[in-house]
Amino acid sequence: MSTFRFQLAILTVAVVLGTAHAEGDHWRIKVSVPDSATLNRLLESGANVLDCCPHLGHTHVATTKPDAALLQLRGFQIEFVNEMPDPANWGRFYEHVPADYRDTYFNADQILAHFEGLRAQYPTFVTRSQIGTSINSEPIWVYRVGRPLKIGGTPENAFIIIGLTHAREWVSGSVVMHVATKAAQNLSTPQAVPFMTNQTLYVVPILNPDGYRFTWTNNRYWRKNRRNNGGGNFGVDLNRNYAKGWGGGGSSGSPGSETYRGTAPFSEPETAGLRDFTLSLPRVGAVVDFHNYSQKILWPWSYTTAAPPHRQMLSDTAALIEAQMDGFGANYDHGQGSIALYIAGGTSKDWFYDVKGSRSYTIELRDTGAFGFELPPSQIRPTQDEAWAGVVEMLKIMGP
Ligand code: 0X9
Ligand code: ZN
Repeated sequence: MSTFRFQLAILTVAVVLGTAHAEGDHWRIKVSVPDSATLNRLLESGANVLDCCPHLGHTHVATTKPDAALLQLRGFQIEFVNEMPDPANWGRFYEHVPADYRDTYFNADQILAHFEGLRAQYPTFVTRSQIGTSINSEPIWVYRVGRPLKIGGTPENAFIIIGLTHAREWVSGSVVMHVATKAAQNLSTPQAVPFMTNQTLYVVPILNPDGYRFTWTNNRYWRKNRRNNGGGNFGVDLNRNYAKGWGGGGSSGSPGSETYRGTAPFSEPETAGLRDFTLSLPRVGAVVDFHNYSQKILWPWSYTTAAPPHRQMLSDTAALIEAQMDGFGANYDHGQGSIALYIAGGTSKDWFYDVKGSRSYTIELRDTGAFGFELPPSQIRPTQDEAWAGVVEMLKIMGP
């Protein structure tokens, strides 16, 4: 009997006896996924799957020793990889670190305080409005970063930028802080704004505040919002809850699934708020929904492998953005979401493209899997720099 199997045998007894877990009891394990039935069983089990794009072969899971034993009892083939910090206690690693948003991750209060700081410093260029209220009653904000509207002037062309749709994708929050900061600084420096004459950024810092807070206090690997679905199941995947292609491939009707689509398109207050806000804008030239990880710039469609009507324009724009983003040490790719990543019905980019004809993208930030969702803080700065370079390119493409 290998040491590992022996440990598991012991732990099985510990589970039965109800032993609480201690520091050092958190493991990264590798689970064999020989067929799609096993993959579905794993995804619907509520396990913390660490791979951005689970596929056949094997996948990594963050778990406790007793839960690893339970997975094995349920017939999964598992292998120990390494010990991990307690995902329920992740926030403490950042509590005492000097608070520069370029070098460390910010929690929800710190991110919102950063945006409020911009509003105080650049009152002419930065304003905010509430677009909705989360399930747990938290306001969802959008920050407008742009020149003040002139009555009778050229109507603005909106560029919507979304952070923290998926709770565990922390670097997306770092990136939207940086984009708003750079844009506000540039607007207040007249010689530095060859772009942003008629374009306006609308930045949603945290689309999923309940989920994001949960990753700091309870589970670093939480993805969805915090809807109580009943039966002990929580969360709707906000990026399966938009109307275009809702209910299609790559989304689940099971409330326990990581890709649970909800009971209806826009059933969630977070996505419904963003929908209503978007529909109130006369023109939405571009949308970028920041996620991580896999270093890909993805264009519609996601719900089908059929080509979108403006395939050439979407692909050419992505190639230009990619060329700018590649200058900071990471290599990005671009492609149609359904082909370059996987089919997914009900995602943001399909809906924005469908209703507003926007140049609509999901940008999957760093890395390609070495650290995955736990991207080290040392990579925040280059990720912010490349994201800003991509945003500037998009603004230039959108016109003066
Ligand atoms: O699955 C998602 O929602 C996105 N990936 S993530 O790892 N951040 O969860 C990708 C959605 C984009 N689209 C396609 N798959 N086409
Ligand atoms: Zn995501």
